[in-house]
Amino acid sequence: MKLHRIELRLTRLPLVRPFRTSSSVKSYIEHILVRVETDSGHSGWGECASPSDPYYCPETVATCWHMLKDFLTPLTLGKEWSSLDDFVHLYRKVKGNNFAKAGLEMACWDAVARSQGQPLAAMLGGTRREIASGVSLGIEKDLGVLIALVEQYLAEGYRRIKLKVGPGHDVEVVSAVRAKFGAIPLQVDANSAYTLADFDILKALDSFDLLLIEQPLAHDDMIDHARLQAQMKTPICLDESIHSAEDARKALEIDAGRVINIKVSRVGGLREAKAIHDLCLAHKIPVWCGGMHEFGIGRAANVAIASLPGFSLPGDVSGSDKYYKTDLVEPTIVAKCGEITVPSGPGLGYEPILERIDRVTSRYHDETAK
Ligand code: SMG
Ligand code: MG
Repeated sequence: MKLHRIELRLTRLPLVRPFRTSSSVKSYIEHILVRVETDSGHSGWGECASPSDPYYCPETVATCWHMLKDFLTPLTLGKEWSSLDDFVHLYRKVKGNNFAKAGLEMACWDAVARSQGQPLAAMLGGTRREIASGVSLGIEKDLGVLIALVEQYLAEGYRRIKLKVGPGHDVEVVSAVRAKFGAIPLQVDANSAYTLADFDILKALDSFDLLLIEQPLAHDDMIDHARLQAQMKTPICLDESIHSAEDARKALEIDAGRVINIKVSRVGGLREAKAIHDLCLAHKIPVWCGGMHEFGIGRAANVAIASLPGFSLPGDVSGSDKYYKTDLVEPTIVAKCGEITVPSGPGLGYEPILERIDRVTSRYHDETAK
């Protein structure tokens, strides 16, 4: 198989409410959509879910555009490959830039699955018909607003609540939510806002019976996370620190965390996401599917990977109405009673709507093999 054409579209959707973390606040999301056509006439879509700013990870939308256009397209367009393993080998010399790689790789999985008339979930080895859905709630300056949001999402049936925390928005917030809602499945995400000097705060969080504490320490650290884990009963969950199955292996070896958040984009694609899943399953380490505010295409890929058996904790893959008034795919991705049904149609199982995509596209690039 060969890629005959690669299209890039820079697209933007407004968020229904601003999303604040310990390091950024967003009122809209900009992602690059990748569309590929194969020489056998099949097509596939992928989504590059990098944030616009370098406050979560080093990549940005602009670096992803550069990587896709100037390196990943020339390395793959018109080149022969026979499997996804083969495909990623074409650009093995490109270091890092996982978000950029993930968008292109996803489009190829979709194209291959469609060419075989197979759902992406089945092709990945998915076994679940439904995935358990949780929500991630941004930092709110008004605690009353946060409490109302928790109430709303619990009433909608979501299976667990994740609260963003950071210095000045941590112990009191968790304490207030516990006081109001009791023993709900609850976890927190610090997006690397603390250091070991904040041990007292982290130890205070340890007393709330949380499912896990996500990425409390530096985005590029494992050693201090291992030190912290040794002194905490709550499992530490790594997000930013894990970019590959190799990273996951090393983290487990030193007990830097006891849960892993698998994000397709952060690890460079579905193939690596599956490899991390397989490793964790073999080591009996629970995993869950993280999110990057994906539009329908990336969200559909998240649903597919989350259908694998090791995804034993509810993920951040919520219905798209949590973020967007109108998404870019049909049918709309919905969570009912805290579950999203894994689609049974070919490929991603949701259809990108080109008119909607065109309306929100601000930049376009297209290359065809000679
Ligand atoms: O897709 O629901 C979603 C977002 C989930 O909180 C979420 N993601 O660190 O896990 C995380 C954040 C990263 C995105 S904000 C920069
Ligand atoms: Mg996180």
